[in-house]
Amino acid sequence: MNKLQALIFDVDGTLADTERDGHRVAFNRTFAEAGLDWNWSISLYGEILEVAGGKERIHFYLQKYRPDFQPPADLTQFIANLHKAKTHHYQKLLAEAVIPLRPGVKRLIDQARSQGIRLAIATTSALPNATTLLTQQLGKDSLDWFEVIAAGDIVAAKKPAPDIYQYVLREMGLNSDVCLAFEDSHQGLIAARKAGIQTIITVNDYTKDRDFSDALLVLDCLGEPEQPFRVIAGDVGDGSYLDLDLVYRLLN
Ligand code: XBP
Ligand code: MG
Repeated sequence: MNKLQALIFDVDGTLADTERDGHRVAFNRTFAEAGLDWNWSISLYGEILEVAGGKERIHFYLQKYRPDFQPPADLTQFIANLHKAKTHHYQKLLAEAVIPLRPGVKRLIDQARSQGIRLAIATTSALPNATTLLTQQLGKDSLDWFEVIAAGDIVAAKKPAPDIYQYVLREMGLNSDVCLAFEDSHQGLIAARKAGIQTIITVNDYTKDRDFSDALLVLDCLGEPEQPFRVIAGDVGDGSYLDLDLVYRLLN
């Protein structure tokens, strides 16, 4: 790899465990408010998480699990309205119940900033969801730390399509071989790899059994000096948490 110049972070599941107690709950609150008898249990949500993007996920749910549903004349608009309401619920939820960053995320971001490594976000989720989490967890200024915050519908095709990563590369004027992506999901890994970007995976309960053989490294989290990571795949030598020194060793 050429000299590392940028770290690109996925949001949901990677920066914070937002899916089970965040997005899922926001979807359910929205459905109840709209008088729909749809309820996404923790395990069902694991199945439909296969489809990235909230609007796309609702479509998929209806097709696969609710073929009985009588769609309104304009289903796309109906889903777009639900999704808008869901984004509001998610914002409220983030304000009510703080979802912390995963171990090592802030430390790595701080280290990257101190070494002049550029930062970006590549998420499937809607923009306000990403910016609210960042602001809440890293402060308002953090929005300026990320040169590009690529989110939601900014590209036509969501992960596992590479579009969101290609968008980030274009906006930053960087080649894929000087970037490193951080993802938690199989779909995210495919997206980053199709864009040619080496990827480190930190799994979570929803993603831990998926195939990550194309990743540079698979961990249970980035770890902290006092809270070592567990290595699922890859060679970290005597490393016990992910910092830039370990990244450089892995890349060379
Ligand atoms: C995760 C997703 C998103 C969220 C829901 O994105 O797949 O769809 O679950 O967000 P990533 P929206 O891991 O790429 O950050 O409802 O805003 O689409
Ligand atoms: Mg993710």
